[in-house]
Amino acid sequence: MLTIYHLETSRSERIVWLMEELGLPYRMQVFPRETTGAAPHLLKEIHALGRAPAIRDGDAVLAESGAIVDYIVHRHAGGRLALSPDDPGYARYVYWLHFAEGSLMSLLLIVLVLSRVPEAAASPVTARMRERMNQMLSFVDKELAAGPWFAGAAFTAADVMMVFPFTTLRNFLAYDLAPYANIAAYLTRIAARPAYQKAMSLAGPKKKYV
Ligand SMILES: N[C@@H](CCC(=O)N[C@@H](CS)C(=O)NCC(=O)O)C(=O)O
Repeated sequence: MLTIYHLETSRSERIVWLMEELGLPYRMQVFPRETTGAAPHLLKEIHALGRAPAIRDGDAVLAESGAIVDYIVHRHAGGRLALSPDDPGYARYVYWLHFAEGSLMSLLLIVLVLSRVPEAAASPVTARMRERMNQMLSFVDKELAAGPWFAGAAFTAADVMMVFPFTTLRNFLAYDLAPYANIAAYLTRIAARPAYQKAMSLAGPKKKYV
């Protein structure tokens, strides 16, 4: 059975959510965070980088949430929650699947780190990064007007990747998402999904580190 190594209050909630959406069996090993918020050293025994998520599937250990999501939908779910290359929505599907970590999380982390440095509060760099974040959120908000889910009419694994950045912005950066009406409505749709509710009860954020 596939094992999910879940770091408390982290991206590994995505993998628990995916397994719940797919109705697949899994085992979860939970790693509490250190008091500093860092991952415990023990995670390095699973994967050299000591980050979450990671999974074990037989002899294979895999890290990187996007890679894990792609692996599970194809290896264990016959492509369920993915779109096939000949689907008209495929380009959107692949775009959002990768945008989540490649563009949105990378910018979010810069904003998060700057918010932890008191000396950076008045810096033009902070203002520029906040401006970039607002621009990115406006872009995503417009794109979400096209359909209920990121790839269009059907909920897909791209949605599983895209939600974590928004909930992190809301919970850990006190970002007001109300001006982004499509994103706010999207998060309400997500919160109504039974698999998301179950995953959050098992592996959702435990505490704020603001
Ligand atoms: N791009 C990677 C990022 C992995 C990552 O940085 N995970 C965070 C948790 S959200 C982590 O393990 N942080 C612990 C630490 O750096 O001490 C992914 O999507 O899996």
